[in-house]
Amino acid sequence: MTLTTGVRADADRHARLRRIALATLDANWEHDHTVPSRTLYPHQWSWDSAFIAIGLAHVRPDRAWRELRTLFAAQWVDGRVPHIVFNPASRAGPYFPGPQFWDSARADGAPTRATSGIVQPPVHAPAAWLVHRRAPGEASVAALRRLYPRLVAQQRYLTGRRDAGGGGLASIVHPWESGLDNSPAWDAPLAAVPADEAVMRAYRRHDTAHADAAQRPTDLDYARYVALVESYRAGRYRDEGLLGRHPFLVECPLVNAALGVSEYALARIATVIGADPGPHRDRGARITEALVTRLWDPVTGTFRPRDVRADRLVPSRTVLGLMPLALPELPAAQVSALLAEACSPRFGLAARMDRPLPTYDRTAPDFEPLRYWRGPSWINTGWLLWQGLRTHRRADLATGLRESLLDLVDRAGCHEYFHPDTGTGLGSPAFSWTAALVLDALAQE
Ligand code: 9WN
Repeated sequence: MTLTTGVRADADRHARLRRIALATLDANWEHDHTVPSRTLYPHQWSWDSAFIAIGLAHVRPDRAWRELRTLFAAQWVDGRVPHIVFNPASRAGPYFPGPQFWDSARADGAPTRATSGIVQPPVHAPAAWLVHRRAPGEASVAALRRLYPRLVAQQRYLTGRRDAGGGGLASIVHPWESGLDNSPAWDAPLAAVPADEAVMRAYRRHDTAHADAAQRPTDLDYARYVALVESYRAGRYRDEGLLGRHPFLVECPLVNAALGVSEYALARIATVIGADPGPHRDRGARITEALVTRLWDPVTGTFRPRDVRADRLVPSRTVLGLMPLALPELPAAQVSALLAEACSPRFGLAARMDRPLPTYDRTAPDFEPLRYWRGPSWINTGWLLWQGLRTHRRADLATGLRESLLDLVDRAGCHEYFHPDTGTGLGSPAFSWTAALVLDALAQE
């Protein structure tokens, strides 16, 4: 290929990707938010909306702010941002578990709109910052000003009420809170949650009507998910005394890395709106230190979730362990060990990648190339790692990863996830954060 045809091919690919990404986001827009997928996920999801806003900033900045505003309008009085905000007017089919199951109305401080009672990774402050950076102006500064106290309350909730381990990190109470629902990372702590898959006979899962059951969590996984919601709901989603009564409490490296990165983003936002950035930077540094103290495993050279109840690190090596690379003040020893882990045959990161980044160690005997978060490639975990590589100035690896992400979507479309060997599209075929993050990756060389 000559230089000119190469440049033309790149421009064609760029235009093609932009077109399908924009069409996907437009088709999934639902009056004041974007659904992750019309069929599988017909309501608003918390961390999806953050990723979606980052992409929308490039094409529809007003809608990006609207997305975040709608989500934060459903924030609870204690600061938690619910992982699902139900759309009472949804024209789509039902979702399990729906609003009746969560029963948020009976919890203190829940909003009028029905929501779930759990959270997802707090990627919203960095998202708000990026939306402003991509489309700065008076309107974006005003939007930052409105969101700032809500973002601060979200951080306070997670670092305060959710510090069940007492070491300065937030615990998740459900695998759904990690966003990587059936990751092998949760197998060990979930094994302690009593559940019988027969309980699922009392419910109707709708996900398997829209996606192949072999690509989704199993019924036993769902029995445990249901049991954990029941346990948390029984205490009306209060967080006091969780250690004594809730069977799943885990410090997740992704959730806590996002918590730390959020403080640095809040410092930048504070500077723009005339607030004090200093306390945010200090908190960012403290969270980074706590991550290293509590979740770093020097033996394997990666971060691992800590099972707070059992007080030990979980055994599996998943993509979650690489996520703290996004922390700007991560010590050099951890940065180089994480790069080695990412570039090992387990994850295959390279300046020219021959296969996409998996979500789980591809050399593990229980690696499953089709099943959801147990192997397949997802655009958001790739995008988060890409941010980390850029933060630590590894342009060579960042370029390789970006190419691989764009290539996946160019070949298969805006799928929810992808086969980690062949790149075949899996799950929903029109998934919003895939589209949004492609728009962001396209805009950054
Ligand atoms: C449960 C919406 C969400 C994502 C999660 C993804 C999946 C839900 C489900 O879909 O989870 O929250 O029903 O499987 O795992 O990361 O936010 O896209």
